[in-house]
Amino acid sequence: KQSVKMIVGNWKMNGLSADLVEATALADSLSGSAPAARVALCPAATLIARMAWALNGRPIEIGGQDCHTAAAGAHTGSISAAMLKDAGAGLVIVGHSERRQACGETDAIVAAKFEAAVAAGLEPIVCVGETLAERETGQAVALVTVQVAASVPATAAGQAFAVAYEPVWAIGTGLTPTLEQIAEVHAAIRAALVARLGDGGHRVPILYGGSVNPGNAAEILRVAEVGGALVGGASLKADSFLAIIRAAE
Ligand code: G2H
Repeated sequence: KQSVKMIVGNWKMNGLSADLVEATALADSLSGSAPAARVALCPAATLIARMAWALNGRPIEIGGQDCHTAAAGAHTGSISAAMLKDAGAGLVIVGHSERRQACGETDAIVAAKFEAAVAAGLEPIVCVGETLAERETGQAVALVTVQVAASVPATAAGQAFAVAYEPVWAIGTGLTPTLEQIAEVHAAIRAALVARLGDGGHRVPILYGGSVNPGNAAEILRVAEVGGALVGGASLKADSFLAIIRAAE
């Protein structure tokens, strides 16, 4: 039997307290029917504590979108993994391409964030993915393989975490790779995880992210080695996110 799919919503820099109503409505529609997917929402850090309170006892987990590499200290404006945990998060996205690009996060920084997250008791979701130029020059598989090897610390064996494959050119563009391209990269990520972690690498969920919507979710989620989805724009409205969750069941 295939393991349960993981469907994670990344609200990015969207959402105010009024939007918690949307999240609660979504959770309530899942509560009635014992969802067959593992569902999480990653709102802005300002909303985590309130979302945790609003969703208490409901079947949606909460994650952060980033954490600092350090446990605490003089890092004005930053948030530690322990703070996310304290606010009610159980997961954290690390290495999203928007942060790799806008904040200069390297694979080494992402690996340090991974370790900080695990040390605080959070489950990291490590994002990797090629740019359009890298895809067009035939480097997607090689690039993603290197990113996995360098962003997932060697200490990750035995830790709970997920990898998300998010081709940069597919993020928020409405473009998605072909199912064959997704299968090819997910197979390469699986191989890289097994090379890095041994047998434990077989158990790490590999999510696909980048313009997932209610129309394409079912076929993407059926691709070999796709263990779930990381959903941006389509996670902002309860009805579209719910349709994607249903596609996983
Ligand atoms: C990719 C994804 C969620 P979107 O960044 O992380 O966003 O679904 O809007 O492409």
